[in-house]
Amino acid sequence: MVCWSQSERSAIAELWDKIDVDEIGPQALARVLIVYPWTQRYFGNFGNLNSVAAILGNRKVAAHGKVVLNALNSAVQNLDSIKATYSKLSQLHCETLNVDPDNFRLLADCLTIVIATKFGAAFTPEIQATWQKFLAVVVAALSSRYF
Ligand code: HEG
Repeated sequence: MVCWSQSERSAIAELWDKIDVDEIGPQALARVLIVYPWTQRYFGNFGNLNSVAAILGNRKVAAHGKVVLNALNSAVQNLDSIKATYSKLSQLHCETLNVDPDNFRLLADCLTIVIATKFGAAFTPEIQATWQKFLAVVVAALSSRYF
């Protein structure tokens, strides 16, 4: 059971409020595909991923980046039950999509980097600490049906 202080709850809510899912989602997924090219294997039906430019201009990547980040909204809105919230999604990634759960962490890290790039000094170490705690819980929840 994860405990959230009131200041952690506000930090997550305030940061999430500033995040434009349609902007940050595509950038985060594209970054994963560029920095960790083996992750491209899961997106064989997304067309051309052969270069940085191709990935950044790929509309399916952008669309899926939005889907992934929109799914994070459920965790933000259900901080006290993230594991249950993602039970079905974890099962889907494990049993149907066969995504190696290590990749959740890679995506979480790329998302943090994209957010840091976007918000600069406003993304303070304290906010980052809370944000990464949040993502660690998300990653654990998405991995929960694998074991
Ligand atoms: Mg996943 C589908 C969320 C990481 C590969 N992912 C999906 C879907 C959601 C989602 C909501 C649609 C599910 C549905 O159709 O019912 N993914 C999601 C989150 C995170 C994540 C919240 C991490 C924070 N996904 C992730 C990673 C990979 C991956 C790291 C692979 C490197 N996801 C993946 C694939 C699909 C989904 C291949 C199916 C895409 C498609 O064919 O449209």
